[in-house]
Amino acid sequence: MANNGEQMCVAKGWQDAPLIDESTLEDDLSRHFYYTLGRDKVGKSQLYLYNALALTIRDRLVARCRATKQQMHSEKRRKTAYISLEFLMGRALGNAILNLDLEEQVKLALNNYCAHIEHVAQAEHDAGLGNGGLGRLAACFLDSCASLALPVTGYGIRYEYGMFNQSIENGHQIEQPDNWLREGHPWELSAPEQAKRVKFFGHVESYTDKNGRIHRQWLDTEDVLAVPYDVPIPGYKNDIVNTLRLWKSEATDEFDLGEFNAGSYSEAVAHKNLAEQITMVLYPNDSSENGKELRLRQQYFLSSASLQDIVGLWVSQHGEKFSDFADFHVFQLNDTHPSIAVAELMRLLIDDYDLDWDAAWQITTKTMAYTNHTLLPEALEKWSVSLFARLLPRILEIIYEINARFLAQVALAWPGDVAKQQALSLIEEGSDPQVRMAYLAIVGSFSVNGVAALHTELLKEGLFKTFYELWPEKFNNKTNGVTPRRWIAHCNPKLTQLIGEKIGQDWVRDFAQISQLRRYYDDVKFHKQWQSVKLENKQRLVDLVKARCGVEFDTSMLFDVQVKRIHEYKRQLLNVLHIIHLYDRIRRGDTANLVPRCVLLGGKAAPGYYMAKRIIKLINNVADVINKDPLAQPYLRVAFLPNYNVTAMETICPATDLSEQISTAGKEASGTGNMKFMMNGALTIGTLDGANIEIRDAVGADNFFLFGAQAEQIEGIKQSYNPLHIIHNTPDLLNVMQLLESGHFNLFEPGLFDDIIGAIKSPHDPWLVAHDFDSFVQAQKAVEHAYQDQQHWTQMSILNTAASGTFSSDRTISQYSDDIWHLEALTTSSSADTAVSN
Ligand code: B1H
Repeated sequence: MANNGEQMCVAKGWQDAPLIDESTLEDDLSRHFYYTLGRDKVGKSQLYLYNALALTIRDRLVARCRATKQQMHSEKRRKTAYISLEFLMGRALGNAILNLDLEEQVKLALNNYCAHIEHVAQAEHDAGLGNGGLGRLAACFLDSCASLALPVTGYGIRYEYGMFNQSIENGHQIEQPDNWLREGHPWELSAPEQAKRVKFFGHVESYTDKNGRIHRQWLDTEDVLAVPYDVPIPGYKNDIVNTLRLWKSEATDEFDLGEFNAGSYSEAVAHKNLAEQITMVLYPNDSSENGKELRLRQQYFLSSASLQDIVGLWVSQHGEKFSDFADFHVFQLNDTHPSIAVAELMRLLIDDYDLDWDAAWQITTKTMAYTNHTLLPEALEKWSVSLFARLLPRILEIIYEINARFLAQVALAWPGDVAKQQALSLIEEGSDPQVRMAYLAIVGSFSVNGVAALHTELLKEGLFKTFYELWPEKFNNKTNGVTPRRWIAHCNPKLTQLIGEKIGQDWVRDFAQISQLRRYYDDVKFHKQWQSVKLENKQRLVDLVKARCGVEFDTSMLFDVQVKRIHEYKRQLLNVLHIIHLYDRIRRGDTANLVPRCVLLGGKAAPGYYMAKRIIKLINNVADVINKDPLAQPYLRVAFLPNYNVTAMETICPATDLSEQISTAGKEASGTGNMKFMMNGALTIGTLDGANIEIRDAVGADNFFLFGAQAEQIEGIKQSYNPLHIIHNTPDLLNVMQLLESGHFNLFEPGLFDDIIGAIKSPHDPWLVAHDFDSFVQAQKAVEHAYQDQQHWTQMSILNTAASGTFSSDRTISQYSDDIWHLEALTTSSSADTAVSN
């Protein structure tokens, strides 16, 4: 070989990367601050210091992420892809510092800049890539998967605009775009070389190959590029760092080369915009689908890019042999939003890798698993066949074929029963036929799960009854959970320290251990400490409420909180009626047993949800009247916190005494806010709905304030529902309605609340607000009575935390892994240590 004087160069590998450890953190922070970001002093804004710190922490995540990936991919091992249109991550910094155990070093390093971590952390924007419970569940699950060292990758969309920012003007919700990436997002790493092409539009043709086999070809498509951005997901003190892969849509090069060069500049730009629109914005409709074409594009874009990623990696490692693909992959579909993945996997295997239908179907139905999150009919996704035919013609063909084969199975199970076939068909017939996405998900999956015991039972008995008859083995329950890292250790450091002094810190990793707190049930000294932690947390919330709402809360009062999306089924309205009732009592001088309370509400309404927005206005008007009335001052204060989000909850749940979980029974699939409050020692007032039932079972009926109609009674009640009669026969409710109707809360805005009043009085009110009012008021009286005995209240509070062990998402994820995913944990730093020492 000719040697022209050049030295042989062996490119450096990862093993040559500079070492970073605890001792270099201080220097790394300075290097990022002065050099990476080019700053010379901190100044007023903490943004650069935040960015420098985030990059410093990210360095450490990247190193571990690489090692985790190596383990994950070096040998054949079963893996799960958690596919979700939403990941409501909130802030990353505090969580990463906690999970990497870097709190002390960070504190020291920040000393050089005279800065405090709490202050620096404020510079981070919430990653609000989700609506509410469903998206936050996905985020908690990622934390648990990494903490349990499970090989799970999250797949989602990198929305340019997340959940809108809410402000309140004259009591009305105003939506502002959430430009969360404006100041950069230091956590992500893009990998443009791994971009995938996603097809849209075009048409389908047949062709015959040289062996005489007929194939279908999806041609003349308008492709969009999916570019991955990887966000590291650290496990808790175990050196595992998993990945959340978020896809951004971009125009393909052809637009640049073809149309730009052909001189059709504006067409090219229009096309570029069309491609980039796909990941522009999160749809802000919690629990209701809206049928927008762009939404279907998002769903297919995510499903196709993610499956191509996984299948592509398999092929690069094992060639185009798929015989044992299903032994090593699970795709967990977070609701029906990515359920088009069922058809897309079929398409990839058949069209791109030449598998026959049966082989592809075997693989699909052995790898897909579907989680249902709602029974509300308005949330069940359907897409018009005509839209499908235009946007995704090849996918529609595949869905038709899945349906034809499925209906043949139905015909075998119920011979001659045409009605059954119509009822179960993936296609809902009519003038504008629709694809039923939940049915596609059920037919294509080996597992279908609900998210709380009651919810799963209702799925089996109601919505999916016939599918359950057909395939009982597919159905299972996985009661939701939340991560104790973010929802106690990070957000409630005072409580974390106190618990640590008593039972050690291992509960953060193994949350079942929290039950040891029961030992302190009778420990009066512990009660005092518990109370003083709550008091300090209440002060933090007082400051937040003062700053955001201008309302003075008082730590000596009971903190009664309902924060969640605004929806009629969640019955914020019932809460308002109770507030008005308390106000009415105060005005009547009936204050003998009244426990002074501060009521906090917060949550966003879907921008097009008229009633939800009116309820926000009502809350604000009622709050205004009450807070201005000197008579009410000593007893009652009310605030609506604008822009409720993950970060706000981190201050709210540690400070709460009473958690309002008051949905109409059978409507809230699970709830997860209920679990965060419980963990932080709040008592729950709630209906027998969703996970409330399991919360009450865990803590004991004596430590839970139950009220309201039960799920199995609801239909019967509706048969003869007469709210006018109820109002007339319930003096407290009559007073409340009279106050409302008198215009007391809308003096200069006549008629403003007529629709709300009408809804309460309607015999068709599906949420049964009037029905449950009295029961709710009685339960609230029981709350007051209990709160007056502070020692007993404290005992119940301790019991709530102690009984919350089962609501850790670690428990949930262990069950997913044991029953559905069958994953084997990766080797962690500590498991490696044990292996060595053994
Ligand atoms: C839940 C949704 C949801 N259920 C449609 N369904 C959406 C439906 O953008 N969309 O179209 C977005 C979200 N979200 C919630 O999931 C349930 O209401 C809660 O009860 C449950 O705790 C949570 C997590 O399982």
